[in-house]
Amino acid sequence: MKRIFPALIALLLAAACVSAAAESSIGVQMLRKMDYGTDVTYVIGHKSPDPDAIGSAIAAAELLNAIGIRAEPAAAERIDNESAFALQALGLEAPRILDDAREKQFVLVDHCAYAHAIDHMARARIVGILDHHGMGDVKSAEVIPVLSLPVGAAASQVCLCYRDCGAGITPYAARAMLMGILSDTRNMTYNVTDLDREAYETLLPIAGIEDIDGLYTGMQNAKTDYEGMTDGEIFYSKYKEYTAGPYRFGIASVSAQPGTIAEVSAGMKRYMLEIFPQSGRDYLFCMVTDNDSTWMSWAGDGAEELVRESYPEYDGGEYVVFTPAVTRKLKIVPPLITILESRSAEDGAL
Ligand SMILES: [Mn+2]
Repeated sequence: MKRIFPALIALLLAAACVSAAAESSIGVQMLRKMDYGTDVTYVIGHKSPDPDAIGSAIAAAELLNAIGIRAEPAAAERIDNESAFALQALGLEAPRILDDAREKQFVLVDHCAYAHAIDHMARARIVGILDHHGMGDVKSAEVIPVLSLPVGAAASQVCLCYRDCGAGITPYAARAMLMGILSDTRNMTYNVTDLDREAYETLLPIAGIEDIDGLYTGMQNAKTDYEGMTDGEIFYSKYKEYTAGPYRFGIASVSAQPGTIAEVSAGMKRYMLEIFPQSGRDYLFCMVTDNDSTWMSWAGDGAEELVRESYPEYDGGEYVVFTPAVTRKLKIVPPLITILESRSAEDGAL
């Protein structure tokens, strides 16, 4: 009994977030086109979670509930330090961790590739995708709503969905979306589109966060706090896998405190070279980023050649140095995929 009343009140409050006029909004119509059955729909971000994956999942799940679709946010793998700090500072509940997608249904946020999804996603039912990473390989036999814009944060698109659904944004959801926007746009300084700006300005007064810059600094400090972590835990904490033709490669993305990028890069490179032979990958890469730049190292046969071809910034040194700092999805991944795919097309033609 104890649990029913709060749940009922939450449901009534959620229902009140969508006005009668909004019932006919295009957003609500599109989302309700799907038959969700009686199963809960999990809203989940990518493996190696970050605040955008976590915050988008929380806010999108709340939106679905508000329009009558039973949803729950979930996290893929252990929640990272940066997200954990933000959740705590913002008074948000950490989503439960799911590691097996079989026999469940999902809305994917902040990813749309099987390599970045929890295990067995190919055997799950996917009922929606909201991403900003370009086209992945996730498939659905059904016609499902997909929103994927080249914007700074997936969370900015969740905010757009609230607007398109005519749904009221709670302070809770606003804080969840802001943690994603802050992290992915580096406190509104990197890859910020008008949509991100509009979302940020919409959410900030609702969220009731007094010191947004202080929050961001705290998130940054948590992100670069590797106290008690092994090199392997650091390397794999923000690691993603990719395929291009027959090639499989992985890219770690590590953050460094100001003044430590050389030391962190050297340590990560040493670790990467050590594990490479057992990794089963054609190439491994590691990017280390501080406030000013990104240093990238590599492992694998012909990796240096690949780096030379991919990045005009490479000057033949021990690292490719990008100044200002770059992100994996915008700057690092696209040239590697393009070159490796064209190589495999040439191989196929021979
Ligand atoms: Mn993101």
